Amino acid sequence: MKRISLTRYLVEQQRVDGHIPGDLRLLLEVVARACKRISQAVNKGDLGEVMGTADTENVQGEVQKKLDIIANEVLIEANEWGGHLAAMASEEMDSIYLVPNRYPQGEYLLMFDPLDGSSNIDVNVSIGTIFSVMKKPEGSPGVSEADFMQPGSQQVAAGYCVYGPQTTLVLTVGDGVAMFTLDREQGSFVLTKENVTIPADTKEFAINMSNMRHWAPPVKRYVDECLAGKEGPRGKDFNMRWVASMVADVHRILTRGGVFMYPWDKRDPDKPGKLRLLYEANPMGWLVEQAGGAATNGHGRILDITPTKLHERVSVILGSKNEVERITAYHLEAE
Ligand code: AHM
Ligand code: MG
Repeated sequence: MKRISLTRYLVEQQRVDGHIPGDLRLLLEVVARACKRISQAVNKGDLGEVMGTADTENVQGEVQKKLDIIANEVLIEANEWGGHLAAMASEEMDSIYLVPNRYPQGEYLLMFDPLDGSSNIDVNVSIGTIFSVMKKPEGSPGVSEADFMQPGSQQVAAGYCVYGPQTTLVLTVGDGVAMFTLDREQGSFVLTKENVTIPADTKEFAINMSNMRHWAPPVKRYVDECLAGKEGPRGKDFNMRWVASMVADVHRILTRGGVFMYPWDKRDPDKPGKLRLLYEANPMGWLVEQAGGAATNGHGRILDITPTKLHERVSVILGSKNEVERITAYHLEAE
């Protein structure tokens, strides 16, 4: 089998297909390099003094794990000097990170959740890095938080790297979804799946069932119908999975279909959801759409939402198209 490296894939996207400018290609190479370094830190585990909790909280008041901080630093250090970026935003930083004056400024904005699935770090379960790239709006002088307030439909690249039994980088530049497996001996990402497609129908759903009593009626209705199995209105048995690392749950859906939900619930009625629009919902939503699936907040397409703040949260329903449409229809009926 011909081995196609991430580098070659990106060069071909630039040269042959004209999908990406050279600057974006180099930026994605740097992100991939940072993911390799994070993967190494994750693999060391207890041998690398990377496990456990740091003595800090992030802007959302969540206790940070050492690996959250390490991954954030790796991404910043790798990306700040390349000249491709104007600024970065991270789930782990209060405000945007401007590229220091000593480096050339580029036109791209990079957003990331450096270590997704933090609750799984210490138990040796898959975790990952999620990233999203947009262009700074044209004509805006300097760079500010307002430049990040663009809907996900403006993304020019999005992806994640899952640190599991294999380290896999999953990427879209708007030309379908491709997966690259890290060859640890060679130290390079190798293309292992192209034109990833999510089947429109599925018999598998993913949601944290312990929150059932807090859900809105449309979510409860959908899950109740799944649980009723063959004898219920769906006429088929459903299976359930919940890794509690969005990267791993979305990776499963991109691999074999399914539907993932982290919906609004009444524990905190003023909070639209748990997951973050810029670092989680937008990149995952675009990947899923690029693979033929759908992503909504129950009422409309996630990628059409214009954020009003950096750490905005959103209700997320994504995966196999017919299931996402069904759950969205249940929400719209209940409006
Ligand atoms: P994190 O970015 O702090 O790790 O939180 C996001 C994670 C998602 O990966 C996952 O889907 C969800 O939180 C799990 O939440 P819960 O523990 O409530 O099931
Ligand atoms: Mg996360």
